[in-house]
Amino acid sequence: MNKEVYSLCFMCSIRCPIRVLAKDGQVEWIEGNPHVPGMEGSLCPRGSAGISLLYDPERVQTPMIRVGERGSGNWRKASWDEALDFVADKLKDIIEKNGPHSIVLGERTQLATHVSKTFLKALGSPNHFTHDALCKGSVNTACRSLFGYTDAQMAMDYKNTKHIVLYGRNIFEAVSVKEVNNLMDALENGAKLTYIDPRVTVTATKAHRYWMIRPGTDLALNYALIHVILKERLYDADFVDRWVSDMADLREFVASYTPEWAEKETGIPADEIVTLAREMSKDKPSVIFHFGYRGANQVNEIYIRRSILILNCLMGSIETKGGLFFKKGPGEVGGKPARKLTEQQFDTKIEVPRFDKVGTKDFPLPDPNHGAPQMLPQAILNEDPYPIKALINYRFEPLMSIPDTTTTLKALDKLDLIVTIDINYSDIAWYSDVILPESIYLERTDCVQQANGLKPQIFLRRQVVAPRYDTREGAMILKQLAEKLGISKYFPYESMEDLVKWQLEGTGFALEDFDKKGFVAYCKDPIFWDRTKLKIKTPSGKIELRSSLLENAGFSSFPEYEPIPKPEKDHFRLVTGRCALHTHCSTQNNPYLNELLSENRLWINSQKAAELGISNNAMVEISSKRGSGIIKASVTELIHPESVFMLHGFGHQAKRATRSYNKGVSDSLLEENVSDMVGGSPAFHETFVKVKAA
Ligand SMILES: Nc1nc2c(c(=O)[nH]1)N[C@H]1C(S)=C(S)[C@@H](COP(=O)(O)OP(=O)(O)OC[C@H]3O[C@@H](n4cnc5c(=O)[nH]c(N)nc54)[C@H](O)[C@@H]3O)O[C@H]1N2
Ligand SMILES: Nc1nc2c(c(=O)[nH]1)N[C@H]1C(S)=C(S)[C@@H](COP(=O)(O)OP(=O)(O)OC[C@H]3O[C@@H](n4cnc5c(=O)[nH]c(N)nc54)[C@H](O)[C@@H]3O)O[C@H]1N2
Ligand code: SF4
Ligand SMILES: [Mo]
Repeated sequence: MNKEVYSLCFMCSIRCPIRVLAKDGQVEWIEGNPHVPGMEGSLCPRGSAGISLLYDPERVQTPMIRVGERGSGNWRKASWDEALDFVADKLKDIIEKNGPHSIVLGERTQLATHVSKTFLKALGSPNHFTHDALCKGSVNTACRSLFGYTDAQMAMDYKNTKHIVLYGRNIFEAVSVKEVNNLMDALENGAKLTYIDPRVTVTATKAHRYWMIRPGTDLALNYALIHVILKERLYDADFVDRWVSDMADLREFVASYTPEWAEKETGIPADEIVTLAREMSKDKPSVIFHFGYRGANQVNEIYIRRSILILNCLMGSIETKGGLFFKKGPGEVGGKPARKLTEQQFDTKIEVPRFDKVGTKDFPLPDPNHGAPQMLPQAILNEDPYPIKALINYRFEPLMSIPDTTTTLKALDKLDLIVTIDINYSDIAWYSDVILPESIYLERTDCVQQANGLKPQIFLRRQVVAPRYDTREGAMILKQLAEKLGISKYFPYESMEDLVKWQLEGTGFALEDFDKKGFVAYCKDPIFWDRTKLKIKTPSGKIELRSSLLENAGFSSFPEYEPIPKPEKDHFRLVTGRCALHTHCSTQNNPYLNELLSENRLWINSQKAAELGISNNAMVEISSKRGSGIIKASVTELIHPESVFMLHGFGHQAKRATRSYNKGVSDSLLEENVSDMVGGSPAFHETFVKVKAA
C-alpha cells in the first residue's frame, strides 16, 4: 500500500518539513515538503540519509541494562517494564536519600522538551538543562541585553536582504535548508555576501568578499566598523533616534578603535573595513550582520555578539524586510498557541538553586530556561552547590558536546545512575547504566511544533512506519517512568495522538488539518510591526546599548578591548565546526554518511606544516592541556597560520557503532572547559594545541 506522510526531519535539530513516501510499511523516498516555501522538495545530505538510519541494524534495538563495568560494553537486553522498573527504583532511592534536586536531566531542545521539563518539575528538581548554552548561549544573552528578546524569538529575512555579513556562520555547510535556499534566492537577485572566517569554507567560496580574519578578533573588526559608521554618519538616523539609547556612550567608547588599529589586530586592511561600512550603509536597512552561532567562541563572546547586533541597530535593519525581525506568535492575530504540559500547576515547590548556578550571583545571566550544561562536570565533582546522583540524557551527548571529556568521565563515575534515551550507541549510551531506545523520527508521532515567525504556524512530526525494533517515543517513555514514580497525573495522555490532541485544544486546529500539507497557519500574510511601534522588551522600552541586564548584574556594557594573544611556538588555536555531511556527534555511524566521510582531519596552514615537517595526509599528534590524539593532516593554504581546524563529533568510543568506532579525534577530548561567564557559552575556541608529526 502506498502512503504519503507530511512530517519533520530529525537528522538534525533544524526539523525541516518533509514529505515521505512509503510502500508496504517501508520508507521509499524522503523530500522537502513541497508546500513549504524555501523547502520545495530539497533536503540536505543528512536528511536524505534518514532512510539508512531507519534500516541501520546498529541502532539500539531494545532497552539495555549494563552488566559489566561502566563503558565495558557488557549489556543484557531487558523488557521495557524491567528497564523502567530498574530506573524508577533507583530514582526513588536517590530521591529518598538525597532529594529530588540530585537528579539532572539534560537534552537537546526538541519537541518533547515540555514533557521532560514536566517530569523534573513533578519530581521537584530544578535541574533540567538544554544544549542551548553550548550552541548559542551568549547569542541568547546578547539579544536579551539589547532587545529583551532571546535569539530564538528573532530571525532573519534572508530572501529579501541586499547584503549579508557572516562571521564564521558557515551557512552552506552548517545547513538549514530553508535558510540556504532563501539566501541563494537573494544572491540570484543581486544580494552581496561578505564572509569572515580564519579558514576558507564552502561559504567563503560563494562570497563576494572574504576576509581571513585572525582567529578571535571579530570584536576588534566590529568596533572599527562602528567607529567608521559613527564618524561618517552612515547610520539610519531616524531609526536610531527613535529606538536606540546611549548613542553618546557608544560614540565615546569606539573613538579610539580606528580601522588602522583594527587592521593590526585582525589582519584585515583598514581601507576594506571602511568600504564595507559604506557599502552596508548604502543598502540599509535591508542588510544583515548575522549574529551567528559557533564562530568566535571566546570568553568575551557576549561582547562579540552584542557588537554584531549593534551594527544591525545602526543600520536600522531591525523589523524590516531583508533584515532582522521579531518572531510573531499566534497572539498577534488573536490565536492561541498549542498547549504545553509545563502550563500545569505543580504540587512541589522548588527552592534550591540550579546545579549550574544559573540565575544566582555566581552566574546570573544565562537563560534559566536552558541552564549551562558545561557546568555539570564540576558541579558533580565538587558537590557544589550539592551532591548530584543521577543523570538522564535525553537526546544529548555530554561526552562529546561538553568540552574536556576526561573530566566529564571522571564526574560521571561519581554518579549512582546514568540513564540515556537515545537511538544510537552513542558514547554516552555506551557509558550509561540503562539505555532506553527511542523510535526514530520516521517511526514516531511527536509533540507539535509551535513555529513562530513572520507567520505563526504549527507543524507536526508524524509516524510514517511502525518501529522496526522494540523502541518507544520519548514522551511515552517519560510518561511510563512517571507512572512508576507516582507522578502520572501530570501526563494526561495514553498515546502520542492523545498528547497532540491535548496540545491542540483551544488552537482551533485538529489533527486532520495536518493531513493535507503537514502544517497549519494562523494567518496568510507575513506580519511586520509598524517601525514606529516596536515592542522592545527591555526595561526602558528602547534598544539598550548600555544594557540594564548587564549592568544590574555588575557587568560593563562597553569593556575595553583586550588584545588576543598569539599562540606560542608550535602551538595553534584549535577551531572546530561542522560539515554538510554530518550532524554534530549523531551521524558518524550512519551507513550512507559514514561512507561519504568517516573520519575528521586536521587542517593546518602549509607554511606552518612545512616548518614542522608535516606533509599532507601524514599522521600528526595533536595535544592540549586536556588530552591528545593522532589524526591525519590536511595541509592547506586555506587556513590562518594561527589556527588549526577539525570537524566536531568524530573519535567515537562506543564499540557497537562499528563504522564510527575510533575514527578520527574528538574535539571535546582536547578542549578546555572554560566559559564566557557573562553570556553563558563555553569558549570552545580558547584552547591552544601543540601539533607535531606522529
Ligand atoms: N550539516 C550540518 N548543519 C548544521 C549542523 C550540523 O551539525 N551539521 N548543526 C546546526 C547547529 S546546532 C548549529 S549551532 C549551526 C552552526 O552553524 P555555524 O556556526 O555556521 O557552524 P560551524 O561549522 O560551527 O562554523 C563555525 C565557523 O566559525 C569559524 N571560526 C572559528 N573561529 C572564528 C573566529 O574567531 N572568527 C570568525 N569569524 N570565524 C571563526 C570556523 O572556522 C568555522 O568555519 O549549524 C546547524 N546546521
Ligand atoms: N566540543 C564541542 N562541543 C559542542 C559543539 C562543538 O562544536 N564542539 N557544538 C555545540 C552545538 S552547536 C550543539 S547544538 C550541541 C549539540 O549537542 P548534542 O545535542 O549533544 O549533539 P547531537 O549530535 O545533536 O545529538 C546528541 C545525541 O542525540 C541522539 N539522537 C539523535 N536523534 C535522536 C532521537 O530522535 N531521539 C533520541 N532520543 N536521541 C537522538 C544522538 O544519537 C546523539 O547521541 O553540541 C555543542 N557542543
Ligand atoms: S537541515 Fe538537513 S538534516 Fe537538518 S532537518 Fe533539514 S534536511 Fe534534516
Ligand atoms: Mo548548535
